Amino acid sequence: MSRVILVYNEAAASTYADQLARLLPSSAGYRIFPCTSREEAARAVGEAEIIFCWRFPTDLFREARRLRWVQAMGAGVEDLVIAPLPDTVLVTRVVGLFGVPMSEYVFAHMLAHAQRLQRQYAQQADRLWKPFMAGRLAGARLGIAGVGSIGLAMAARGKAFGMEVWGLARTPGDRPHVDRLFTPDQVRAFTAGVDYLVSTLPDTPECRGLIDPEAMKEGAVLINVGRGATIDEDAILRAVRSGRIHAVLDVFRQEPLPPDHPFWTEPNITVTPHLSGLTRPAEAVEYFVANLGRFERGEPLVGVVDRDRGY
Ligand code: OXD
Repeated sequence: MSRVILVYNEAAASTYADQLARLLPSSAGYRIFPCTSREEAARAVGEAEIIFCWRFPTDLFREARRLRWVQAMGAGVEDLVIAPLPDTVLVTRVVGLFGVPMSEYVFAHMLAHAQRLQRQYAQQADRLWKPFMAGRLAGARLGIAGVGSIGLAMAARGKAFGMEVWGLARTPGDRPHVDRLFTPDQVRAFTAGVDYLVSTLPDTPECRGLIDPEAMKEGAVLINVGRGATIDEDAILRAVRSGRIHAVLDVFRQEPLPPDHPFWTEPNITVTPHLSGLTRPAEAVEYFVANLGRFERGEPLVGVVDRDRGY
């Protein structure tokens, strides 16, 4: 009997399923069920041995009697770690695909800030010839909260730009390209000491509220590409409105960000719609297929989630 892979993605299940069908040899004996809604997933979940998903309606796991493995299509798995899944079901996430795009997002915004790109564009619009001195990343201090594979990709680029790089991590130890590593008990010194604070933190109880934007230094820039729930949004507003910091926010407590949210119109906040590390279906499918090979051979999978740790 063929085995079922349920592919769940509200926006693009068939894109993922088509790519998967192309990469899986027909001899592999899998049936692929693309689902874009809870109703479709409810019909297939009882048969599924593997679920490859993004934002799966997790209560349906209760009906997943044959389930052995859940592969997330992204890096963050805050929904899966609290889902009703027996310990015998493996959960994996994508590790190693987001460092490049998320670093490019972060550096685009840091350079735009240092170079005052908005002012450059505004001067062109006004046909105004008025040279002004831009800032520099070189010599500035970059603080990266969360130095997993994504944070480390940012650290390498920070060094290439001549920045001093600080990191914040759960556990001490050396990290490549990180000049100084702080642990959570030293978070205030980390927060107060950096010019650019980039958070890649996952949404776990330990990370929520760890970074206090009001403790950042005057003129610093906060960039959140991790999860909105980790930094108090009222505190961000207060820090920005006091003129202390500028914020670039790609993630929010509530997504989509409601149209009447004050962040939209705050002059010193840049809002983007959670796009810094969008999953490219072809890359995620390739990652999944490589893991599927390991799964078939009984080898350890890549990106295994520690549900107690939360990622
Ligand atoms: C992810 C994300 O976790 O897109 O992959 O935020």
